Amino acid sequence: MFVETLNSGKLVSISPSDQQNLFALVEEIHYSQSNKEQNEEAISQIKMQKKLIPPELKDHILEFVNSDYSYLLLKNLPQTKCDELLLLLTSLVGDPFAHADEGSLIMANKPIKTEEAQHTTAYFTWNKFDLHTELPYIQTPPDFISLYCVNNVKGGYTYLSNVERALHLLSQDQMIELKKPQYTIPIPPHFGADKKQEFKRPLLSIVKGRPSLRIRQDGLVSETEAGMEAAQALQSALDMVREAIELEPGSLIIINNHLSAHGRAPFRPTFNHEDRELHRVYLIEDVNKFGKNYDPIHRRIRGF
Ligand SMILES: O=C(O)CCC(=O)C(=O)O
Ligand SMILES: [Fe+2]
Repeated sequence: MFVETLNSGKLVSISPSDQQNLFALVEEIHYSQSNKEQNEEAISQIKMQKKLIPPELKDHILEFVNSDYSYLLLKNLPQTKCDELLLLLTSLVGDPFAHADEGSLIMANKPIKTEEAQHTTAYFTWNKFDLHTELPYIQTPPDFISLYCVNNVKGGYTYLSNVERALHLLSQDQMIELKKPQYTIPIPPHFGADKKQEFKRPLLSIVKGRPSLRIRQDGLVSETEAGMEAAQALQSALDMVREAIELEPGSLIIINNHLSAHGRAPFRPTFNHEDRELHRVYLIEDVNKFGKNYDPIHRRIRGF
């Protein structure tokens, strides 16, 4: 196993024997899902295997969860049983969930040629995705998101920006603005929500002594000019500290959604089996944080 610090993240490259061990843990499990529900039996089988994850790898994942690292990049994972492996490795991080209005528990980030794709930025588009945090328009965003690379195209970079490093570039006054509940982050059209469900919130808060960011620039509105200026300064600061990773098939990245923003470069879609394809899951450390908005049977969160 090869371990290295990468800018604000950490890289763990799995040895061939651990790759085989991991594959053996999920080989007999068959996960399946639809838009609204998933095979819970497979999920509990996967959860039972988590104690058998090679100990050194397990320790790296657990250590990451409580660290200041923006992301953990795992390389050289098996390239079959991707969804089972994604659920297995992230089971050490939190519980997987989806938004009831968005779709399946594991989403395929893959270009879909539709009219809508020309006018929006989402998991099914191939335009540039500005640095953002995940689900910033819901009350309790995921603690982590994880992406498993099934396939990539040349230049299909994933971007990451460490929040702490970006905040160092801002003034005290700008930080004060970011902490005011004066920002509305629009809900993207594919959720089918209306404006009444949009709330005013701060972009920055401090949770247990660490920053927690929510940001999505497209359509962001502030009550005040000073608020808007601070949000723009924040976006430029995130751009300045940006890191780029070209995920390879068999790589999995776990991103801390409080301490890091992420995005992606524009890429050329192929609309066939050679296309860029990342499988994405949202994770929460404690589902009780969702309160009554959470349906544990379906692992779905409702509302905004
Ligand atoms: O495609 C990527 O690399 C990331 C896309 C993204 O930000 C998302 O699906 O939330
Ligand atoms: Fe995202």
